[in-house]
Amino acid sequence: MSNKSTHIAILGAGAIGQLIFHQLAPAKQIPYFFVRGESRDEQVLSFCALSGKKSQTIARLVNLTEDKKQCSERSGEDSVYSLAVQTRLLIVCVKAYQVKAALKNLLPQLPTSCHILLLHNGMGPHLEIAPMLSGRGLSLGTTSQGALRTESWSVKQTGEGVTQIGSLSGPSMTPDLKQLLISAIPNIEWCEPILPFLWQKLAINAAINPLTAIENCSNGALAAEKYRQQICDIVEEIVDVALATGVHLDKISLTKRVFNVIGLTRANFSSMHQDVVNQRRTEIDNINGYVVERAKEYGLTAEVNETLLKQVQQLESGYLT
Ligand code: KPL
Repeated sequence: MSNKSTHIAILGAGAIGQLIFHQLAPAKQIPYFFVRGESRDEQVLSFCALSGKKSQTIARLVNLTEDKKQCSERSGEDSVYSLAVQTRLLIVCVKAYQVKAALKNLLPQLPTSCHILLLHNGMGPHLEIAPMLSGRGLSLGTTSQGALRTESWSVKQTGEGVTQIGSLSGPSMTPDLKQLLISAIPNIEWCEPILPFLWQKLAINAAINPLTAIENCSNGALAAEKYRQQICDIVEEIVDVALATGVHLDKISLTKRVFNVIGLTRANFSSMHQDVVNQRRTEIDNINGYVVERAKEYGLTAEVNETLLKQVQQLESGYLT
């Protein structure tokens, strides 16, 4: 495989971005990161080093060697630009609410042959970035691999999980890139069409995440009888909205799956619970918020999801400025 054929970049060096880096690293080409610079404040996240304006040179490109202790950073437009133009696959691992802003300045620097893979919780960014793609192929994915960033450049795998990826629009990922991901990422599944799989994951997160944040409880606490009807209603609304968008989900098996995940992860605190406890922005807009938006678009209501959306937004308004 030539050097040119394996240029892979990862956008976002959070826990999942770094985990994927280490999974891809044994392949011939070490992937590289595009990360935000300057401000660590998620609210002012910006990747504009590649905008061509020298005054805005704030993104950094990080070359992390296989030994995670050694991390060489290169900043400046020249080195960032020269790698950007060779990128064949960009794996986007930032939070859903950061995707559009993160890609806005980076995309014009990538070749139109560069394939984009979005890997985040929740749904929605694929609709926002569709007009920005200029014919580039887009794949979507979801991963339930567990990872915890222990320091800036150190990550610990906390759980095995499935990674599901599939093509959404434009040219498909080339077979060599696909093969590289299949051989590097454990338990990876190619799922086409991908949208039903993303809706199923969305239903799991929509049922578990906001309830655990609002009730300040572990995932397992949701097995109590008092939450059963509410969880069934959340799933039912999602099945109806997904159907309106053209995606058929099986209500009974999906509800069973949600309760199964509650049981399997009973000792865990959901990511949204942790976001609220740590006073971070949550992914509610891309989880229950996405359901509510799609419901409105198709003339439906999703009252149970909307109530949860408002309750979590209320929690966030207590600490986000
Ligand atoms: O994905 C999760 C999350 O916390 O975001 C679940 C499946 C709910 C596990 O905690």
